[in-house]
Amino acid sequence: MNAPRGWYHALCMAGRQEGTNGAIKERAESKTQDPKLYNVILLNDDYTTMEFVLQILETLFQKSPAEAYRIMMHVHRNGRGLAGVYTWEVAETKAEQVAALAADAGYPLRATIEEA
Ligand code: TYC
Repeated sequence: MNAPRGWYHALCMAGRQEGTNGAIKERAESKTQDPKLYNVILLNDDYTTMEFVLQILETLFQKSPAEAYRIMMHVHRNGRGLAGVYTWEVAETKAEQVAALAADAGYPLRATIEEA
């Protein structure tokens, strides 16, 4: 049973967006591709001190002391844990810096990269 369509219907139709079947676009469709993201995973070992891992998480991965402690203990207990998510080049640099700073300090601490 169709009600007669008067001025109210006409006004509503005028407010609809063309070509979107009536849906309102919340933002423009992006024409560029989002870059792939990569997880930098910190690995546990028996020799690196907890203090050094906290320092790495706070300086290299910009974690707060509380968050660094949480991640460090997670890695200590579970063998591995997420330190940060970055584009490929940044992730690669972070993982290299972990190994280089650790080696300088005489620790075997390492990080791996996985597609997020
Ligand atoms: N397992 C180390 C210890 O007992 C601490 C540690 C935590 C090492 C996290 C590495 O990614 C790591 N001293």
